[in-house]
Amino acid sequence: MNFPELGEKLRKYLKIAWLLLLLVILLVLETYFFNRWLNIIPQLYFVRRTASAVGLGALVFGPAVFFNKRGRRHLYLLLTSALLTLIFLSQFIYYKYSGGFLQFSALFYAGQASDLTATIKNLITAKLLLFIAPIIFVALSFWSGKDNYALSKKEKLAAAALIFFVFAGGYGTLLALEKHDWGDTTRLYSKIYDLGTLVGKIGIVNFYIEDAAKFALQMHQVSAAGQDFVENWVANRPQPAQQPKNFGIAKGRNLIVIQVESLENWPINGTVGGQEITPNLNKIAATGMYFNNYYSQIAEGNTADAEFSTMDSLYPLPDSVVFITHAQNQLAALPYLLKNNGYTTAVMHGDVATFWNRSNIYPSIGYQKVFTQADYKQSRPIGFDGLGDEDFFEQSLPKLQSLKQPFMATAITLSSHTPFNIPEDLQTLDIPAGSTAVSGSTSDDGSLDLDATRTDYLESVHYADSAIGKFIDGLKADGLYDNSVIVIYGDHNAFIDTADSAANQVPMILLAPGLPLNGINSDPASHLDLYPTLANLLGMPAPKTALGQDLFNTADPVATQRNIITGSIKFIVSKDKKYTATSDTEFGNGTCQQLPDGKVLAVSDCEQLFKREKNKIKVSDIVVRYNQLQLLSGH
Ligand code: GP9
Ligand code: MN
Repeated sequence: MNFPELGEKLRKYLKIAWLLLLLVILLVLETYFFNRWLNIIPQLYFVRRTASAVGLGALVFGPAVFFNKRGRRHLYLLLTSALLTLIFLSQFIYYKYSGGFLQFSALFYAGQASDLTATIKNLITAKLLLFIAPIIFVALSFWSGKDNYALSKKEKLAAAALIFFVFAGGYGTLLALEKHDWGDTTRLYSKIYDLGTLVGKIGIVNFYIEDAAKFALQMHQVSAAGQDFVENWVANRPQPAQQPKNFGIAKGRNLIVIQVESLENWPINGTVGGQEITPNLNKIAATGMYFNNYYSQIAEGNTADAEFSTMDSLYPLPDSVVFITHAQNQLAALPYLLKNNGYTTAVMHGDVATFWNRSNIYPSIGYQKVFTQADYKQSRPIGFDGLGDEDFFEQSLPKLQSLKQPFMATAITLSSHTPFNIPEDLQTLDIPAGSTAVSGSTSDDGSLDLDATRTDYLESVHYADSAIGKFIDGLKADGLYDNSVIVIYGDHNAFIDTADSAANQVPMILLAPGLPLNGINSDPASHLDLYPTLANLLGMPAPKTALGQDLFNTADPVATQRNIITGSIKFIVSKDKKYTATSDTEFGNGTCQQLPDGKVLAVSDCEQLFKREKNKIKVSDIVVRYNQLQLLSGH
């Protein structure tokens, strides 16, 4: 090939490629400014985000070279850039409006959204021009030239290789950096807590495409066998009591739910060096009813799963975070029930709204008001994500005051989150180095060695306890105490290798000042039971979608703990029996014990209990995984 020919070829390639290059560059800029303008960790993960934007650009725009006619080529580019523009614009506006990311599934419940036209008008800024720029450039390019350039077969093959190379290089860089940081790449997809972090790493368009792909994979319908299974179960379900005990005794009261981070059961009424670990909670427990045989039920979604199992009375899915992967599900949550019965519903949490997809999920489970990190001022950074429980509760009081009564308000604490490091001056328990023991209510011999982590844990729990104590005082001062039902429970264990950590046992305290709900209740119970129990107290029959039991109206209380990773049954505690599975999950290899003495029985003595609980879990999984709530409710 001589020089003029080569020059001619290069000219042709450039003519074909310049618009594609421009579009890829624009995509990189849009991705960058999207995060920068919305302040979504713009400095962190810059390389990852940019590399994956380049990979995406090659994948989306690259195929334009295979069109021989310039009209078609431009049409292809127009459609693809319009699609990306749509994603950028809608996500940008949605984030400014709600502080969260639009999920693909949201398209299916968009009809339920209130009219946002006025809001959208307010959110429009000149910045949005950047996201429209690609369409303008494609149009300009179409109108400004006439030449038709086509690639030969060989050239197309080379182009395909180049596109693949850039695509693989871009996403490969993302994965390689993930591997470098975490030792594997799974964290990117399965261990995502904060969607803001995910968007920080892969950019908003990749996020949306990934979400759409996941949604498409989930679209497969429930099988006929699955549906039959649930319908059968529903038909044979025991009927609720005709005249339930305690029905409506707290009718019209406010409901204040406090979900405490990583609070295990043993610190309640436990001491260290003669000091009470949770003096305030102990007092509250002594005033109200203390459930000391209560279990958390979570999977990958930790705090969010505790919220899900408590507010929806269903089991979290073992392999995904329901709040994120099943945000489109139809749910009949407790806030939704109360909202429909005239309550104002609110939720408060000191973390960013994107964490566990809360900004999307809260409105869809019936919370009318959502207060997150942006609604609180931090007087000083304390513990996980900075907003200390004291700031949190102090500033939550006026928020409660502003709610029309009766209200339901859920407050989710943060300070006792791992790694439990709170400032030294707030570590007010005196635990001398080398302390070896603390009396705890559930440890076998009543004592527990305190290593550094457990010591820090106790300090953080002690701090959270004091913040809760002040909050209760504030409720009294504000006149909100006497006409409320206050519920306090741990979201999940603290993963610090105690007996409670292994059993995922947490405390639950029910406080209804002036009502005859007192004493210690040692019936086995779990997060799933709170919803039906509260609904009954407030005078509303719990919907059939709740799989838990009303703790005041069951002859057969039960707590079933699933393996957090696999979802198989780990143990079951009923009033008179305990079944413990082995790691091979084979029923016959497990142990059946009589309670309370622990006498070992033939494993077959637990078979009925096991089958019943296994079926209930299966029902829950079918309903949640395939969005089939109506199978339980019958409509
Ligand atoms: C942050 C907090 C996280 O929002 O709820 O707690 P985790 O799920 O890690 O226990
Ligand atoms: Mn938690």
